[in-house]
Amino acid sequence: MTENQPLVFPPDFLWGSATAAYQIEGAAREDGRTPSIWDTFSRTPGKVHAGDTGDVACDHYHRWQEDIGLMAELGLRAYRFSVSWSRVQPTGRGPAVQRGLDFYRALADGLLERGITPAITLYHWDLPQDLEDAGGWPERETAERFAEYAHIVGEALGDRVSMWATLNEPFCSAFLGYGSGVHAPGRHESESVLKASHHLNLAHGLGVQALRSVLPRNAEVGVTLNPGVVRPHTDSEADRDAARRIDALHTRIFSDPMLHGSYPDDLRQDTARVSDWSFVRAGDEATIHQPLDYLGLNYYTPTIASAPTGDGPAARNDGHGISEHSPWVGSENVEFHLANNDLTDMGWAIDPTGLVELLQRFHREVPQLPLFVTENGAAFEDKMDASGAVHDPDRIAYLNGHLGAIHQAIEQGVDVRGYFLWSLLDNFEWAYGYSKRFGVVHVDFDTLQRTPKSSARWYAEVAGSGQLPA
Ligand code: PNW
Repeated sequence: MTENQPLVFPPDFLWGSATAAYQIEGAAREDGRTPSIWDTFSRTPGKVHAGDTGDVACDHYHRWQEDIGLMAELGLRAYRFSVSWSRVQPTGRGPAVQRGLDFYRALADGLLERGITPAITLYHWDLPQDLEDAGGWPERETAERFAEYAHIVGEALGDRVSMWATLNEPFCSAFLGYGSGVHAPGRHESESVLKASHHLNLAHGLGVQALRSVLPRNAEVGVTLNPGVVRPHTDSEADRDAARRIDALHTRIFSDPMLHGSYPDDLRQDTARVSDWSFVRAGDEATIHQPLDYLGLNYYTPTIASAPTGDGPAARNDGHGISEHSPWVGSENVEFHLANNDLTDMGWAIDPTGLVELLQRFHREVPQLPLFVTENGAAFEDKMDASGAVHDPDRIAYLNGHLGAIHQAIEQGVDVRGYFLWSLLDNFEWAYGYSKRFGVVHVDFDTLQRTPKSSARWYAEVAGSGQLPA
C-alpha cells in the first residue's frame, strides 16, 4: 500500500538514545562512589562473562563531553541515562556526596546546551551494596531509602531535568536478581522474588511522591517497565493458561498496582504455595498507584509459553539467561519456545509485531497516558573493517522494523511520544559483559575509542528528517 512512501512521524516525536550508569560510566572507585550490587556481583568469579566488570566500562565518567558531542553529531534530541545511587549516596543512606551530584548536573547542563533533552532514570539496577547487606529489595526499608534518594536527586536536578523515571525494568531486578540469580545480587529465593517486586513497586510509589514534592509542576514523572509480550505456543487451553501465568509474573505484578492500584487475583492464587503475600500492608497498593505523566516501555522480543510438553529436557530458554533456578515463582513448570524468526546475537527472536501489540495493550489499558519506547535495539557481532568502519546492516534492519511498528501503532491511534534507542554506545551488557554489542557507536574496549557505526548515520538521518525512508 504505502510501501514506496516514507513513514512520517509526528513533528514533536522525541528521538533519543539510552544508556545506564553501571553499563557505561566506569570510575567505580572515584569521588566517593562505593560498590553497588553490580560491582560485587561482577567481581565474583563465574557470575559475568569473562570476568568482565564495570570498573572502566566506556569510561563515560571522564568522556561524557565527547559522548555529548557524539549525540549532537547524530542529531539526537533526547538522552536517557541513569544515576548511580552509590555515587550520590554511598551507603544508600544519609547525606549526599556533592561531587556525585555535580557530575550529573554538569552532564544535564552539557546536554541542554546542545539542545538535547535529559531524561533521568533513578534506578537502573545498581543498588548500593550496603542496602543489599541489610537485606536488599526483599526488605521494605529499601523502598523507604529509595524515596529519600529520589528526593535528593530531584532536589539537585529538578531545575534542569524535566523527564524523570523512578525505576528501569523492576522485573529484571526482582526476578533475575532474586529468582534465577543471573543478575546481581545473584540470589535465588522464591518468596524473595515476590517481596522484592512489592518493595520495588512501593519504591516507585514513594519515589513518585518524593519527586513531586521537589520538582517543578511541569516535570514529567513516570516509570520504565519491560512487560512481556507473552504468546501461547498453541491455542490449547493449557498453553493459554501458561501464557496467562507468565504475563502475570512478567508484567501485571508491576503494571496492575502501578496503573490500577491492586495486585491481580490470579497472580496471588498462582503463587499461593510460595507466599501468603502478608508483606503487602494496608494502604500499600494505594501508595503504589500514583498518577503518572507517561509510561516508558522497553521491548526487544516476544515470549512464547506453553504447558509442560513432556518432550525431553524442558530447556528453560525464556530469553532471560540460563540458570538452574527458575525465576517463574509458582509456575516453574511452564516451558518456553523460540519463535521461527531470525535471532539477534542475544538469541532473541526479531519480531516487531510484538511491539505493536505491546503499545496497543497499554493504550487500551491506560488510554490517557502518553507512552514512550524507552528502550529498543539489538546486539550483533559488529566487526570493524580494514578501513576502520563498522557496517551493521542487521541493526539498521532491526531498527527500521521496530520504528515501522511504532509508526503503525501511532497510525492506529496509540499516543507514542518518543523513542530511545538502546544503546548509544557498546557497553557492559550485564551477565554477558562486553561480549554483546548493542551500540550504534562502536567502542574499542582497549583504547575506549568511539566509532559511529553505519546504523548511527542511518539513525541520524531518521531523527533529523522525522521519517523512515521508503
Ligand atoms: C535491558 N532478560 O536489560 C536493560 O534495561 C538494559 O540495561 C540492557 O542492556 C538491555 O535491556 C539489553 O539487554 C535486559 O534477560 C537484560 O530478559 C536482560 C533481560 C531483559 C532486559
